[in-house]
Amino acid sequence: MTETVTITRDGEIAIVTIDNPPVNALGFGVREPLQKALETLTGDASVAGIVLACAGRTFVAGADITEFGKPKQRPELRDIIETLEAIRKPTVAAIHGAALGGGLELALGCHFRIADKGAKLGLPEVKLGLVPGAGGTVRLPRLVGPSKALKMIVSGAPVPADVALASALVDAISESSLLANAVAFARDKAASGVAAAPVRNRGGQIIGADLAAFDADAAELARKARGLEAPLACAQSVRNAITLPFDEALAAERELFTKLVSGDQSRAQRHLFFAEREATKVPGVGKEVAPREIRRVGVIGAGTMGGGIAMAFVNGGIPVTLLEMNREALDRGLATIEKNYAISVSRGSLSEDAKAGRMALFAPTTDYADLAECDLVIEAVFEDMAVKREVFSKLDAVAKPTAILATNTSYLDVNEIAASTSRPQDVLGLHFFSPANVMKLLEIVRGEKTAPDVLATALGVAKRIGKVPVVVGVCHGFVGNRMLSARSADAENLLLEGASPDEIDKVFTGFGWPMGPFQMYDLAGLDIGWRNRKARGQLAVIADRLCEQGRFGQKTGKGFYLYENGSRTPVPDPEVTQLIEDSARERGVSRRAVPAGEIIERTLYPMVNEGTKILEEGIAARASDIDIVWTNGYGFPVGKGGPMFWADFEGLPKIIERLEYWHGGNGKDVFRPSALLKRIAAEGSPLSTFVGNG
Ligand code: T1G
Repeated sequence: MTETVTITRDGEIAIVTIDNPPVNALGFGVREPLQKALETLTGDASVAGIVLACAGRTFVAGADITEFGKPKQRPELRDIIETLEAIRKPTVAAIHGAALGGGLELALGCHFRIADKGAKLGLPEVKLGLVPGAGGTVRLPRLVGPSKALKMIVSGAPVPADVALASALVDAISESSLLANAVAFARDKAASGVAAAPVRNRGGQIIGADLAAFDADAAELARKARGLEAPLACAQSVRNAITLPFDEALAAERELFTKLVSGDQSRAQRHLFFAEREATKVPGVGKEVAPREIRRVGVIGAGTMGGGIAMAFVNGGIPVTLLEMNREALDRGLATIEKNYAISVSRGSLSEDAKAGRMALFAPTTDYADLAECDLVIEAVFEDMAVKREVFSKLDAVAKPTAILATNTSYLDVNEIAASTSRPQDVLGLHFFSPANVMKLLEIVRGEKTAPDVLATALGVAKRIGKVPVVVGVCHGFVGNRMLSARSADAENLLLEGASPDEIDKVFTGFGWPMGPFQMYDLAGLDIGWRNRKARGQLAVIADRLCEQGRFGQKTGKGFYLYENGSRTPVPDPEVTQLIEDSARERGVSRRAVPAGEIIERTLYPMVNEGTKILEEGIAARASDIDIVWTNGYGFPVGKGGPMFWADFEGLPKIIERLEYWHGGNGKDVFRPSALLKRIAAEGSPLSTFVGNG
């Protein structure tokens, strides 16, 4: 077995190298030999300085998340950092790839940090429902200042090397030969004879910090926490760095970490961390399946979805040929894209040069022949099967033989679309979520004939453009929208029986959703659902009446709510209340106060149940894939881990009992508990770890 920690020498400088693929996580198997190595070097008089480096593709990516929840094994990371800080000789961290979480905390235990120019540094623990647990909230503010530390730690977002240099998080950037530069840096510091001060003794950025400004920043960040505990704990821990002596702040951080790591929210968010990676492991699409090269993407349709999809690829550095029916529609689409980038520039999240660079990656056209050079073409045209089939038969005629042809359909049968080409093996669905340049989720819809290398290519390009992919099978609405239909199947009855749109939406936002179903309908536009229902001969009493009055939601200033003077803030509308009451009276429905628990039972339980039917049918391979769909595409609160993980907490027997109760009352199939749900509950197994044959 290869050594996870080795010591080599470059003269009087010792190099400690961690080698623990794939990301040098600081498991016990690394910590123990690392502690021994540092203790050995501390006492070695021939060593004048120490460089801490990593083999492989990255510096330490953090503590080993798989160890959480298991018995602690010493030395813990904080013991190692204390050992590092006690070393009088200059210690230098040589950072390449990413120094994240415990990896950055380890580097903060060194006197100096040298970063490769492409490196990134961050404390993403908040995304796992945690605070940094090895001194990050106490040391980082001492280097970069409380305000920058607060933003880095509460967002969990890494910073690139140049930003790290500008904020004194790193002491130098290495354009090349990182290790040699780090050794030279250590040598210079050793030769200078000046004792290097550990980060814990650097209080300059802390003393006199503006606590009022800090508290104002923290309050603003807290408003976005939406029931998550970790962001608040992170802010408190950074505040402690300002107000408490170092060791007290360290102890307080430890206390917060210990509380959070055993809490439900962190367990939910750690479940999602691994679930996201599991979702990319697709049966029949192993590492041996070579993806096709994607050098240029074609997007058909420059409307809301097409424009957003085109931006998603351009943002990933991939040139896009953007096709529309006519020049006027094309110019309108390009103008919207330009405006979106201009907003990013005005917000400071994009430079003018970067905006120009991205706009230069668009090749607009109204000629299908120009798609001939594209390696992947995605259509985002009108959601109508006849239109899609026509587009694909035209595509089939012009696209190159190795091209992948994708549909962005939200509901329609990908196999039927594929059948309109001579190459169904090259066809799949790439279902983006609006706004496509922002929303993370990408449902990769696998057709019956879709070739493995086409799926491998889609998974690779998804990662390249920063999307979170989940491979799903073909059914109406795939995974997300099919479950969304189940979630709203009984919503109108709840309105008729006495729950107002506002009451229902408040139950959802109280649960942790960014908005409730009725606010969501008003945002998306009621006319979309109205058109779908008419196409399928379905009725929705209240929504249909609202649409007949032209109340399509935010875009018409009124829907389930009122939106006064172009505001996006929903205001309950007495006219809607009256319409609901009239509809109830016409149907002889007696109205009553509907408890919050009933609203959850009649919306989220059918949604969970539909998820188990999706698993039974093999439309999703794993229950955790469904959790990834819902937390990345629909705002299911990450602190609850997704519908499947949450169902385990809610209790499967209770869910079944309530589903059967409501099924007895209204006979709706969405309330009929699936055989799989009943089997898993009877076995006493967790739903969230179920793996099917999808
Ligand atoms: N622990 C255990 N396994 C990890 C891991 C970690 N920290 N990071 C990644 N893996 C596994 C991952 O599950 C996958 O496994 C493989 O490595 C490749 O990962 C005390 C408490 C570094 C940017 O949150 O962000 O430190 O699927 O597919 O796309 O304060 O991994 O192959 O079996 O993601 O190239 C804080 C988490 C931990 C960083 C690389 N650190 N990792 O991305 O590869 S908590 C993090 C990442 C902590 C301290 C606290 C990414 C990456 P498998 P990958 P990638």
